[in-house]
Amino acid sequence: MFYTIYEFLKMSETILIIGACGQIGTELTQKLRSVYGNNSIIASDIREGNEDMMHSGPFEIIDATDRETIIKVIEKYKITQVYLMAAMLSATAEKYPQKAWELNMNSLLIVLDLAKEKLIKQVYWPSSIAAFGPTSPKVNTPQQTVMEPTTVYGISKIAGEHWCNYYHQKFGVDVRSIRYPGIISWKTKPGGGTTDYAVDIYFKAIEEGKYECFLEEDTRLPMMYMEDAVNATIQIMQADEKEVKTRTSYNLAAMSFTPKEIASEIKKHIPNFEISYKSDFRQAIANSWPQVIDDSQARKDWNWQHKFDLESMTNEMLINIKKQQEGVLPSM
Ligand code: AKB
Repeated sequence: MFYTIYEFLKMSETILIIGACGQIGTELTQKLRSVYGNNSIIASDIREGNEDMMHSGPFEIIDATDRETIIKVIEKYKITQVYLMAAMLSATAEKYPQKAWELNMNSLLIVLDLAKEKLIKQVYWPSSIAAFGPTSPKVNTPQQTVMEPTTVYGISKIAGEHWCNYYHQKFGVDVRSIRYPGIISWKTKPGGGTTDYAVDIYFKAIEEGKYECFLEEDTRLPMMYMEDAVNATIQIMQADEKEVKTRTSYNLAAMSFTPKEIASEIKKHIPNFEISYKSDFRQAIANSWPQVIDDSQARKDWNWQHKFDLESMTNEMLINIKKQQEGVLPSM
């Protein structure tokens, strides 16, 4: 009897998502449930999620730093893979450095240890462009280069990348990771990041026709539409083990733009839209990050390809936010 790859995956994997109610976790959970079947995807977070999250499949309350609860849930559902999506992002981490370090690091070390002890087979852990710093090349930032981050979040990401590599080299742990750029979505709002302006701007454009940006007009940063980010995440986890040659984390790119450029794209749809600029502490964070990422390694190793650019993403964002406001689509 022959099975399609999806039927085979559905039969063989049971996945725990820790931090399922965050910006990426929410949409990743939906997508994984559609690929593997609702009951194979166990969503978890420190608090309950939206209606769809709670009713479309199993959900458990998990504090990502609580090893015992994580073990109980892994045993209860016979989990094979963990996607560890819980993290404190760049802007919030600058305010609560100790908490950020504890959450971002302890949760990773717990999950890597459980994989080392063979309680689970595979781990996904997200890194970020924040792992780079002011001394990294800003344009076409290579996969391997100088990495001296100057933010708490960035320090946790570069340390985490090396822990992943260490557990892979030393104990054979199958851990896979992507350095996400800023992620943009109309379904779930981000919280506490430096790239969050690129989501808020669309909502404010429709709701108020104007937006005050906390970054300066020429601040160029790498960005990606959520659909691409979710697809990349699942793609790297499904890739053949031999194809995943980098076990720190892969550069991943789709587009790079400035606040001025996204505003002029929005103006094509909303001609009266106005943007003003009042930068705050997040400007220094953005200034320390790359502007354009070279992701040729991911494209070569596991055939990564993005779908959305600034123009197609802006279309999607504006159409869907309008539908949300008309009550045709559920709001955030
Ligand atoms: C942030 O702005 O902190 C995140 C990131 C780039 O990792 N979106």
